[in-house]
Amino acid sequence: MATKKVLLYLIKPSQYDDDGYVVRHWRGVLPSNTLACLAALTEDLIERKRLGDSWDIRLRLYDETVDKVPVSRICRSGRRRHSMTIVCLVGVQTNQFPRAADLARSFRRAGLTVMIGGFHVSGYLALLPEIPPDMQQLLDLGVTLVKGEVEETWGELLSDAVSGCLKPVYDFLQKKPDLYDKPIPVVRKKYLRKFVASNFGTLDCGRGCPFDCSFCTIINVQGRKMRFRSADCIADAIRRNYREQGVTFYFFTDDNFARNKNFGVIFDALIRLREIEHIPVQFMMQVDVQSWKIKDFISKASRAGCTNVFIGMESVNPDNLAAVGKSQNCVSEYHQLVQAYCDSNISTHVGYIIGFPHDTVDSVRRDLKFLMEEVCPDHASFFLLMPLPGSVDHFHMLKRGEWMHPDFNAYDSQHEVTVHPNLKHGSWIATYLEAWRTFYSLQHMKELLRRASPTNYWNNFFRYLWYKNSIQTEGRHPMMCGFLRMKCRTNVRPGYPILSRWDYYTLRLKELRDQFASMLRLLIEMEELWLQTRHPSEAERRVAEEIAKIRERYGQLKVSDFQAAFQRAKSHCPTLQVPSKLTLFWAKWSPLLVSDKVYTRADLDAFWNTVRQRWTERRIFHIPFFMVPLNFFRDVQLSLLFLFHMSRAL
Ligand code: B12
Ligand code: SF4
Repeated sequence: MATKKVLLYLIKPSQYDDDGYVVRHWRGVLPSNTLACLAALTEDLIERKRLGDSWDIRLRLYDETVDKVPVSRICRSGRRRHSMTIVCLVGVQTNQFPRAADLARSFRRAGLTVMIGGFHVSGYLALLPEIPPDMQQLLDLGVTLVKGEVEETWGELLSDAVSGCLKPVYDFLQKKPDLYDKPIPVVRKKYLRKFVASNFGTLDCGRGCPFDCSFCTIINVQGRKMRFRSADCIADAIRRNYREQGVTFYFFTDDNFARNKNFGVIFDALIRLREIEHIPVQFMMQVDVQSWKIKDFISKASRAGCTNVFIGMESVNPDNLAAVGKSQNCVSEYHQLVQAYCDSNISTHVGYIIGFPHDTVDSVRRDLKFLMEEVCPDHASFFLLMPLPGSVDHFHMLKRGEWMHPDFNAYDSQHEVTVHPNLKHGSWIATYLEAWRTFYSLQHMKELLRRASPTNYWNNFFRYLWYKNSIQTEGRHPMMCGFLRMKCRTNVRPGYPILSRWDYYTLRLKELRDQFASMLRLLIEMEELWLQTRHPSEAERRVAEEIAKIRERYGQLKVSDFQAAFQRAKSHCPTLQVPSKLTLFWAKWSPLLVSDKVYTRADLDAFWNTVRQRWTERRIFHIPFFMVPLNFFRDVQLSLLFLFHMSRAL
């Protein structure tokens, strides 16, 4: 029997922005674990020929947050003879559902087989078994909806798909798969290259959470009973990914790693990889606020390579926590929790929700101050409270008939989607943005970096850069953002206008100009942060001290003075190389040699401000022109130095 080719497209859809354009970035930050999971399940089926010999499955992956999905090409592929095209829209979250539905409609119009799965479908139908109108519309078009996890049923589904007998709805919610020996999410270098750090992989070591928060969807989809993968499978995958793809850093996406009953065995396996096989694996994980009390959890995590924890703190107001059933969070222990991780050199990142029932503009300001001054985490991410389908909150609001935003595209935790009793429309989002600005102000980042251990310095620094870039430059939540926004003129949400080429490119040029200007401002701010907080080497500190002493005695310095300073510093640091006279002639203008103890670009900023001011006041002859090239040279040099240090730390 002739084999039939099956083109299987796994597409992770993105979201529309407020102007209707699909959100895509030149480089992403966090790869999709769902895509990696389903790719692993498919590769396993292909390898084990689970669908028999008559099907030749070709797998194609697209993550729309970093890839342009070639919709027309995929549609055309369905017209080929002796071949079949199946499109799976995967990991579809609520805010991605409208985009997924639009893609599904396009593919169905071309007659392709289409399935949609992920948290929106699973969550919605978990608590509300009646099919809502938007999903019914898709079913009427012939789209298949899948609720639940498919580790044990993916073969069955694909088999139904290739034989053309897919059911409209598959419900695997009650059939939660045992993950123990299931294929581990695959890491593909080609995909990872689309992200800022291509040594970064994702892996869910377990699923589920035993707690009961009313805003959470996880417990109603993945359950409250913990399931986990075998430590040997995890270690094998990490070893293979390191040798074949150079992956050294993982995001363990488990919602609560601390409640993974297998954590000790997994950490031991990682410790063996690090200490015996010398595989330098590191990871970040998500935990609950009680995790610091689990015996050996933090110390083992640290030895196993944990560098960051994301903690579901949510609020510092006990009334709020009680209102949403998060009784396990004890505010008086927050500082101890942060300190416990900090003592083991693990950076802490807290998730903080704004819009709980007892929040007001003033209380949020007060709470934020408490968070920054008393709890002292290294990072915080802010979210607007939203009733996600699949959460008890959503269920009750729907039953009570309360207003919820009708457009799911807005359910991304940065739009107001309900009416808050104390936070007026507009002031809620303003309070949220203020929280980001306050936490990531230069002053607070300086305090945080000065406090951080030198080993965590760059780790924290890059996160600040990422967060500030997302909020300040891209205007998006860091967890939904990448670097450099890409757009396509015609790829807009139905109902939004497609601009003429002229209008579109004029607008785009303006946007890009503003974006680059904002990036430049951000880089300058981060440069200042680095200058004021960096940890100079012992040799550099000595050289600066000697230069300061000479300057104190003689004022203006000559090249020979710099040479003398290096010679003296060398007596304390024998490995220090004394640069040649020629190098020092140029280095003489180095800002790091010219300025003394604490490094700052304040004098440069003051100079450029004066130039700008005199220029705008048309007092051109008052600009000290001879200083312009000199300070420009110093500025460029400083920037190069900053970029050099950043690239070395990457
Ligand atoms: C890691 C993670 C992230 C990461 C990476 C996202 C990723 N895609 O890997 C980051 C930090 C970027 C992130 C960001 C956000 N996240 Co998130 N995230 C998670 C988390 C913790 C794990 C995801 C994961 O890997 N799961 C494991 C995979 C295998 O499970 P799965 O996606 O459900 O897929 C299985 C099944 O659903 C099914 N399936 C899925 N798709 C398909 C398709 C077909 C055709 C079939 C047959 C089956 C199928 O098969 C899979 C294997 O069994 C989940 C919670 C969770 N436990 O899943 C939240 C979760 C998905 N995130 C959530 C949210 C809200 C967000 C944000 C909006 C928050 C924010 N404002 O920043 C953003 C949105 C970003 C974006 N554009 O995707 C919500 C989504 C709820 C919802 N209804 O929308 C969740 C459920 C957490 C929660 N609070 O309830 N997230
Ligand atoms: S602790 Fe986190 S994962 Fe667990 S139920 Fe609460 S919000 Fe959900």
